[in-house]
Amino acid sequence: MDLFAQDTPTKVMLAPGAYWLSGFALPCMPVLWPCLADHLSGHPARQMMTPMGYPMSVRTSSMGSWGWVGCAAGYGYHAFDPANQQPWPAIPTVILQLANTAAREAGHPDFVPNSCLINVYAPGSKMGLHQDKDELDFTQPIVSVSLGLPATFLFGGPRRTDKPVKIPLVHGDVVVWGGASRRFYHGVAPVKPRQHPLTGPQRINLTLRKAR
Ligand code: MD3
Ligand code: FE
Repeated sequence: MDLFAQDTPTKVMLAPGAYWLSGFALPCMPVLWPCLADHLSGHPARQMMTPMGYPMSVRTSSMGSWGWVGCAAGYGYHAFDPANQQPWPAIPTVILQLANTAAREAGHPDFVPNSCLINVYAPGSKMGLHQDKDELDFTQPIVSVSLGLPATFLFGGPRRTDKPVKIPLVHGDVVVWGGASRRFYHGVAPVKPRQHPLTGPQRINLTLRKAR
């Protein structure tokens, strides 16, 4: 199958439990985008630190009961934004409903996320191969929403040495990562400098999680 030749909304199983819902977020974009832009204006995405003390190339912000924070002490979920000691803003209904309906399409009818991590990729930003393991319950899926500039998503396997498959994620794509795929290594290749009509020179990725 030619993964680069998709033009209509489809559901593709990428691996056991991983479902790519192309264009799934497009219908809610007129409501979603103003909510997200408003959130980011008050809670700008910031560069978190790796445990090794280097700044990540991606900038992040959060919504929901638990926000993901990276610092010298390590990675994890925090109830308060370290920038202002305030709770993170609630996840907007449009985003909760998008995540819930996407998860239902992938066989998770009761998904209620309590964390929305917002990753902002400027041109050249990337994310190295990693596993997501800061959450408590790995039977809960992660729902990701791609916005703005396209990116090549690198989808590996259960071992770091498994050769990643390249997946071209574009504006409006949603992927549900459940089942075995929940523990698979993954990353994002450097984002190419372009302009997107909605987001300008950036890619934004939302990941909806049940953190605790
Ligand atoms: C596969 N973010 O925030 S989203 C992350 O595009 C992260 O910003 C990437 O990896 C991004 O941790 C990728 C897709 C994704 C998210 C979580 C996963 C894929 C996943 C968890 C397990 C397997
Ligand atoms: Fe991840």
